[in-house]
Amino acid sequence: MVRTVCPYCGVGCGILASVSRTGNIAIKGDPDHPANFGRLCSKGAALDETVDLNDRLLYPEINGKQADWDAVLDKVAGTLKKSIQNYGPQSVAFYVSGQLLTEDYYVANKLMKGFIGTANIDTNSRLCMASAVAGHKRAFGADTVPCNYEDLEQADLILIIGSNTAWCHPVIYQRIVKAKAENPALKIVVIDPRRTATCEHADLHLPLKPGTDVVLFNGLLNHLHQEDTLDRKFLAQHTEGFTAAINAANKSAPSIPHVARVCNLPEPDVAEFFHLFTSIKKTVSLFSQGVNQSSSGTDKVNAIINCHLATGRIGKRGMGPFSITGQPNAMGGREVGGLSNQLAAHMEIEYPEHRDRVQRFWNAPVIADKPGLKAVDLFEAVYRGEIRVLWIMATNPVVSMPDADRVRAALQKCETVIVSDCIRSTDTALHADVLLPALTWGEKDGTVTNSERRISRQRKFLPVVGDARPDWWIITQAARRMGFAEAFPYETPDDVFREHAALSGFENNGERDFDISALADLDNAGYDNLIPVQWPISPSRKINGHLFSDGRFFHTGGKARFVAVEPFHPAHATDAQYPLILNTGRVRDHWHTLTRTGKSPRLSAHTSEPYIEIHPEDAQLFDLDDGTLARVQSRWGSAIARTRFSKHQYRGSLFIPMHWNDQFASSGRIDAVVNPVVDPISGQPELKYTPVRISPVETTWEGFFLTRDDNDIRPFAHCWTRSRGYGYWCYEIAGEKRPEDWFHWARSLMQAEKLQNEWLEYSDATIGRYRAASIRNGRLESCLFIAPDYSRLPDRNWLRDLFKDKTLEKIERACLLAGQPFSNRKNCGPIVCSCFTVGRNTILKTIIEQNINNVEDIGRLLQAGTNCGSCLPELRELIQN
Ligand SMILES: Nc1nc2c(c(=O)[nH]1)N[C@H]1C(S)=C(S)[C@@H](COP(=O)(O)OP(=O)(O)OC[C@H]3O[C@@H](n4cnc5c(=O)[nH]c(N)nc54)[C@H](O)[C@@H]3O)O[C@H]1N2
Ligand SMILES: Nc1nc2c(c(=O)[nH]1)N[C@H]1C(S)=C(S)[C@@H](COP(=O)(O)OP(=O)(O)OC[C@H]3O[C@@H](n4cnc5c(=O)[nH]c(N)nc54)[C@H](O)[C@@H]3O)O[C@H]1N2
Ligand code: SF4
Ligand SMILES: [Mo]
Repeated sequence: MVRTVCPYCGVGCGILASVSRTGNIAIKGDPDHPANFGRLCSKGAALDETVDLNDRLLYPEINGKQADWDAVLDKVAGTLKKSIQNYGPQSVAFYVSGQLLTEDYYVANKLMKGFIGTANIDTNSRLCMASAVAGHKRAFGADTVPCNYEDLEQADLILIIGSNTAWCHPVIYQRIVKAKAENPALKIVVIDPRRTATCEHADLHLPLKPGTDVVLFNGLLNHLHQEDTLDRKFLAQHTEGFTAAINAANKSAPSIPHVARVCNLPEPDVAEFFHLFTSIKKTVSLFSQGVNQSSSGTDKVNAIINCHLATGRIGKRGMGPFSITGQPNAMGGREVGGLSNQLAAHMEIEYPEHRDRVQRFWNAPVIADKPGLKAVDLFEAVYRGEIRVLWIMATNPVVSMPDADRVRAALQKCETVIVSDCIRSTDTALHADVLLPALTWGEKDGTVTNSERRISRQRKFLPVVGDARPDWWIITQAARRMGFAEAFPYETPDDVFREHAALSGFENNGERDFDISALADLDNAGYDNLIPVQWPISPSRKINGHLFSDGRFFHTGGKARFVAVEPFHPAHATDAQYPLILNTGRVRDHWHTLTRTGKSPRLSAHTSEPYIEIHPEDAQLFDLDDGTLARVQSRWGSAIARTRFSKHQYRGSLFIPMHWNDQFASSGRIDAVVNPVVDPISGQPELKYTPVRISPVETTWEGFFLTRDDNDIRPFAHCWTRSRGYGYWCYEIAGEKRPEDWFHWARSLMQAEKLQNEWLEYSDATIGRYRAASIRNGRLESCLFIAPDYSRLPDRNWLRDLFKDKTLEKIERACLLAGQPFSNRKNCGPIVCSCFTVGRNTILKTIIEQNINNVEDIGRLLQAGTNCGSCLPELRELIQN
């Protein structure tokens, strides 16, 4: 058994992993890890289903041909060197990721900023944390997250702002729910235009107009001032800039009615929120992408922090602004300085003494002396040909960057694109000239830092596969071949970690919050056995529980700063042509671009295809029906997904998940639609606000196709999405034109001639229905169901069992042709509880038959909801309905 951490979200849950002699992987929550105390969410618990070698990149490639490491590393180093010699260091760039381990990240940053000599290294954290970083720096003089998870349990008021915690940080959410059960006085306010699963335990949900957070918090600041509930002493001793901030607040948010009008909220709800904040002291404001991913993201962050500073709610138990990180190592990336406007170890490119210090420490020939390009600008520079060599590591920008078609075009134009990934055919890897196979979770060693600044060891428990190597090794080898062998002597990840820890303490004297110099002398065994530790951790610095508990901040003079913030004005507003706002984000069981969770049948069952959440009254305006295909179009691009009516959706806006891409859907890549507008301070893109229009997609038939072998569907269906089941792939398909004859079409799709399988078929052309099944040695190989539209397709959940390794019974053959199960008792319906594969029908039936009114009874009878708890909100909704 190996102690490691989950590779998904920034909660950073500890995991116990083991592999049996037969190769079965067992994953459990680590009861001793202080982030999760044994809990895991559905994603963490299903990690065993994501580590197969299907589509793994196992060998280096140059222009599509397998190569050996020597050749490929020479090529990488040579290409970089040549471009630097001919066109200067600005002609190359790295685009890296919060999913690299700290050791990988440190080496990449060092090579670019200290040896290549530019800061053209940016990271996908630009799309994720950049506004929080910029807001922290403006307020505190450093990028400090002052809270711990325990603060959530000690708080009496938790604001959840622009965060769907129940789905995106489920274990944190479970901790909050437990805290509320134990302390009924705890109030929870959710601030999000949509009503999400996170609202389930909220005392108050404020579905504010998208983008108007600054006005809401300016209103709160103003209210605190008017009600005279400021912490005058804290204000005077530890802050500056209050007057300008309150003037700005007064101007943009003079009264509760004004705030209610601008934010489109009921006046009593705004008043209630302000009352809760003034009357309850112990407040944590938890926030994430609804705040950060905005063209006023940095201002939103400071508007929130302003209210904490004004009331002295920082640096104390149960209080503070808490930016929760998305990726497993978003925090580690900030420590090593992975953003293009940082240096390393929380030092700044702009300060000559910082540059000098880092340069001396690295013994570097050069040091970047001005900020490099931020993600959106970086890909623009690639597009214009100014960046000739681009090295992408552990991120999939053709899917995740705004204006993603432009990013793809940039890669197509770029002279040399190098991609380090563990998956062979991501939308990004398909445009690489050089592919570098990286080891991934379970196969490599290193450290990550979670949202509460806790460093944990990721440990290897699986064998190394193919020729894959850890990222730090790949970068180190390239650096050596570029002539920097002396500065890149690393043989193991702990060599890197010690240097990183030493730099954090180098000439620090308490001036920099990030200090882990106590770990600089760890030996190999010490590193192997490192238990999860929170920083700062240094021999010379002791903090008692909370950063800022002494009221000292990192600006010159030691005071925190208020920031006068202005309301949001979208760069692109809605108009008659693009009347709706596109909001994007995540679903419960999928992770980013599906390279991991798309492999797992258990996780794919919850949301198996991309969808457009739309308010039914809006849908009426655009002639849309529920569950039909629709096209969403912006000035930048378009995508297609299935409508899902929901009164929880903010009127005038759509919500579409970010996960689908060209590998999983014909046109589900939503970032092709998203505008590339950025926050002027942080450079973080506006991923939650793009003006769009929506229209129905005309189809003459729809269907689904289940197949053991993953066929190429492209020639057969105009529209498709695919998802993984146990032993099969499921394709949802639709077409503009009916094929001339279904028989030939189906036989060609199912490769019937080639395979010479047994063939079952049912066809009724008058009502546009067609069904076929292909059977080999008595075992179902594939089956196909076609109907004139989606609503007339049979349920498909019962088909799952037929793909088990077994001979089809006679009755099952008949059922295939009839398009329905022999008995509905056998049809469990869409999966609600992923952990125990319990379907909606089963749950509903149990609720009705056993007259159940609480989730505990469901758990007792069906196990549903008893493991990770991620489905509890849905179970409660089923009971309620
Ligand atoms: N299941 C799952 N969990 C994940 C991830 C994943 O891919 N899947 N990814 C991880 C990563 S990297 C990240 S960054 C986090 C993200 O975690 P979250 O930030 O919780 O996730 P999102 O769904 O992107 O967006 C959060 C909410 O912001 C709301 N929002 C939109 N506009 C506004 C606005 O103007 N104001 C306010 N107040 N809210 C608004 C959206 O409606 C949405 O519900 O999740 C992490 N955890
Ligand atoms: N519209 C919209 N767009 C968004 C967002 C949104 O809310 N809305 N959110 C944004 C945010 S917050 C984020 S964080 C990004 C995430 O977006 P991405 O970073 O593009 O998404 P991932 O799928 O996590 O990509 C990680 C890649 O790294 C590979 N990989 C995994 N492990 C390793 C490893 O150890 N080494 C290497 N070299 N590769 C590895 C995976 O196979 C995968 O291809 O998306 C952003 N884009
Ligand atoms: S909450 Fe879930 S995804 Fe996040 S670290 Fe924990 S187990 Fe992993
Ligand atoms: Mo993120």
